[in-house]
Order: sequence, then C-alpha cells, then structure tokens
Amino acid sequence: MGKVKQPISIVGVPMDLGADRRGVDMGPSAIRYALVQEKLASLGYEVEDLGNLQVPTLESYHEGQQQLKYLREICAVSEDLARTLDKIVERERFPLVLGGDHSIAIGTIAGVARHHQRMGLIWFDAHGDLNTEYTTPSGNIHGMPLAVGLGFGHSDLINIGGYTPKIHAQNIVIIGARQLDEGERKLIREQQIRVFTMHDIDRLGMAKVMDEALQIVTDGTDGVHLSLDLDGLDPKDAPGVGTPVAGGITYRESHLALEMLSEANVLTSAEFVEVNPILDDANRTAKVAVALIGSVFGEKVL
Ligand code: HAR
Ligand code: MN
Ligand code: MN
Ligand code: MN
Repeated sequence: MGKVKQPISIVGVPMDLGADRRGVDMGPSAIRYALVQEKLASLGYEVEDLGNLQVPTLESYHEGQQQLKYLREICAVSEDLARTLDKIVERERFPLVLGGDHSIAIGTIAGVARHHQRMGLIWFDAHGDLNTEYTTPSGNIHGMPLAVGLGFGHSDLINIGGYTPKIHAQNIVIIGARQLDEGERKLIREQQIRVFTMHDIDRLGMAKVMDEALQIVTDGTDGVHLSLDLDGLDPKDAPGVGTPVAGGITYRESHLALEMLSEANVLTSAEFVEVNPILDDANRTAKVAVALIGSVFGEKVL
C-alpha cells in the first residue's frame, strides 16, 4: 500500500504460426476487448499499450520444414519481440505480453532474461513445451519454447537475442502439467525440472505448491518471469484455447496461485498466451485472462 507501482507496457503478439492454427492470432484483441488496460489502471498502474508486433499471415507462407513449421517467420518475430522487451525493461517498465501462441515465449524470454544475472521462471501450462525438432509429435514450435529457453533445440531458435541458455533448470517450475510427450519426460528427468503435475496439485493443494514453487524460482535469482498458458486452466473455466486438456487447474486455484505470486512481490515480467477467441464461449477465456492479470498485479477483495 502506498508503494510506487512500476509502470506497465503491454505488447500484443498476434502469432499463430507456432500452433499452425487460426484464431490464437486474435488473442491480443480478445484480451484488450476484455479491458485489460482498464483493469490495470483501476489498480493504480500507469499503463501504455504499444500495440501489436507484425506477424506474417499463416496463409501467405509455405510451412517449410515438417519438424519446425514456420521456423524462419517465428525467428523473425522472436527477434523483434526480444528487442521490444529489451527496450521496455531499459525504460524500467514492466513488460506484459499478450499472445498469441506459446512460441512467443522464445522472444519474450530472450528479451527479459538478459537483464538478470539469473532469472526464475514459472511455466503455467497443461503441457511441458519441452519438445525439440527431434521429439516433436506435431512440428509445432509452440510445443518447444521451454526447451529453447534451456538451450535445447534448433540453433536459430536457441540463439534468438544472441545468447544461450537463457534460463537454468534449477530455477524453473512447471505448474499444471497433465499431457507430456515421451521426449519431454526424458528432458524433465535429465534436467531435473520441478514439475507440479495435476496429481501434485490435487495432493498438496495449490497453496503448498506455490510455497514450493516460489522457493525454487527465487533461489539465487534476481528476477522472475511468468509464462501463463491459458490451457493450464481446466477447459470448463477457459474453453477458448487451441489444445484443451481435461482435468486442469480451477479458476479459484489459478487465482490463489497468482495472488500468492503477487504477495511475494518478485515478478519482473509476464505473458498470457494461447487465448483463441474463435473457439471461445463469448470471450470468456480472455475475461479469465484479465481477471488473472488483476490478481498478478495485486487485485484483492479486501
Ligand atoms: N506437446 C504437443 C506438441 O509438441 C502439444 C503441445 C502444444 N500445445 C500447447 N502448448 N498449447 O502448451 O505438439
Ligand atoms: Mn538491454
Ligand atoms: Mn504452452
Ligand atoms: Mn499448453
């Protein structure tokens, strides 16, 4: 209370090439239409909206390599996003990125991690996003960004921003996982990444999960990024996503998690991804995203 709030810069990335599916490119508009800027302003923040980055239209490109669809285009957007975030951080503002499919995390992380000696990362997702071109079942790059951040994957992807790796397994948590591919399980074991699966959330409860998660992402770090894939939530609460998986995090659990994150006061950047208004029920998922953003930025009942 009374404390100066860091001004926020919003960037939209209407990316769908990483999911090879239309609709998720409209995510930034849907979240704006759900009044994200108004929400943040009502919480006392100074907010600027930098608009959307340019993303090539899916129909105008050939897919290219089967195991890395739209690699070239995704690299170009990632570099642009990394540069954009770099400038926001240099202006001492908090970057809030609106997706777009989860491949945008490659550029987001490249732009922010360079400003930290060591950055913690909370990956809120039904999926691990730990595939490489050798393990991917789909060729879709949105299934790869966490691996890329760790330095695994195609050299063009891991070297976005001109450095690799961006993050370290010891300071990463995945929360909400319930659909992992075999190659992802292998990488999790080898890298000893802490994954809080739905089983763990059921057993421990979200409060305990977040206590542990916050320990891990703050241990020796000087910044924490939140990468929140709306499909981490249960499809009943967030139906407008491209790859829904049953049995997810509830509306209340997700709010508790982000309220605890807000109270810890450690977050330095955030992104909300995979909102697909075409598959949604009257923009419900974007509204959930805005409610969650409220919690991240300190909204309280009392
Ligand atoms: N693991 C699958 C793949 O690599 C599906 C992952 C994509 N879905 C996402 N990412 N929304 O979180 O293709
Ligand atoms: Mn810089
Ligand atoms: Mn994801
Ligand atoms: Mn996902």
